[in-house]
Amino acid sequence: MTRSQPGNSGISSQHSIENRLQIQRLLEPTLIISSGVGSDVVQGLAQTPKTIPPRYFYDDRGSELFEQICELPEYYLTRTETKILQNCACEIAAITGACEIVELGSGSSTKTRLLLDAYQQQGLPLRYLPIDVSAGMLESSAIQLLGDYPSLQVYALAGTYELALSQLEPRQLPTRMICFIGSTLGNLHPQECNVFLSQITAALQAGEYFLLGIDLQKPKHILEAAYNDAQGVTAAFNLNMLEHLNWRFAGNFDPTQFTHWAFYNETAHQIEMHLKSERSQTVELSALKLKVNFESDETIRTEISRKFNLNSIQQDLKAKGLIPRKVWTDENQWFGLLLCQFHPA
Ligand code: AVJ
Repeated sequence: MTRSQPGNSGISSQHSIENRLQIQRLLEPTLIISSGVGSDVVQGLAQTPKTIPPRYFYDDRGSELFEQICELPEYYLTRTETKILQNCACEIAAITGACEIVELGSGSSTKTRLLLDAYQQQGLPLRYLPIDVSAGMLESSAIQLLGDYPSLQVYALAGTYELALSQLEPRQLPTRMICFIGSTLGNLHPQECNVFLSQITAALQAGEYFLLGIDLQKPKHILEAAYNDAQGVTAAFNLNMLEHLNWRFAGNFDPTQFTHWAFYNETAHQIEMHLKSERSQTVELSALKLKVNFESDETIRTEISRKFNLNSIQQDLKAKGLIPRKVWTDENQWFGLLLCQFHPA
């Protein structure tokens, strides 16, 4: 790591950005073995119906499109969660006191600023551990944050949630809060969700906190509009996955031969996003030595986005020893934010 030269800048070396930033790249053992790369794609496309994990949405273009989705009039999620956080961030800081903030899937850290502001206002020390698969995103958002919060320390972890959670070092402040906001939990099937919550509790000490943001069940027309916006940004986001796969695995998907399809599955309480093949066709992903046949109208499911019931998610959390201390929602009860404290059974 480079250190700033004393006298070279107006910033004292104690507060210089270099001294307050560390980025640790975690290596995924299975990714080092090259045969592991893309095995999730091979597996998903061999299933009926075909699926591809939603993490393939997020190349640079996909991350940019997602930021645009968050601004759409139909996409109430980000706006609603931000409003809730604006109202309750001070209360969260007052409950936890001095606290390390660990954030899963930090992205551009926009909503996190509301939390950092609250801790800073109460004169509490600021230590932030963002976890994201994109080291580039971690670095650029950390540098912006460090510029705006002169006493902030950032210890960023580049890697999967699973790996980062299993490798967290002992905390340096009196407690810790793992934040998983943005309703990303909705991408996990119930069984995967169960495993994920176990990974959370394995990473927490007794008395530490878990902050969870989730999208709630609501009328179908509101949900379907949020995933079928009039400007077609969500369609572009969905179709971009094919461009991403082409680039990563030397593929020949023709995105003009697929269409965006999103609907609310009321039995499973989940939005499903699919890409529908407009005709029968064969696609090749050379780097995976894979040829895939599509029938006309056959789909690839690219995402589930589950919509939760506040009571039943609280039961699930309690069963894991994650005891809800406080639950916040908006005036329509469209989105929920839960602050849980870990008390192992
Ligand atoms: C980032 C998983 C919360 O499910 O609403 C937005 C992703 N997909 N529009 C969601 C998404 C389509 C988003 N999450």
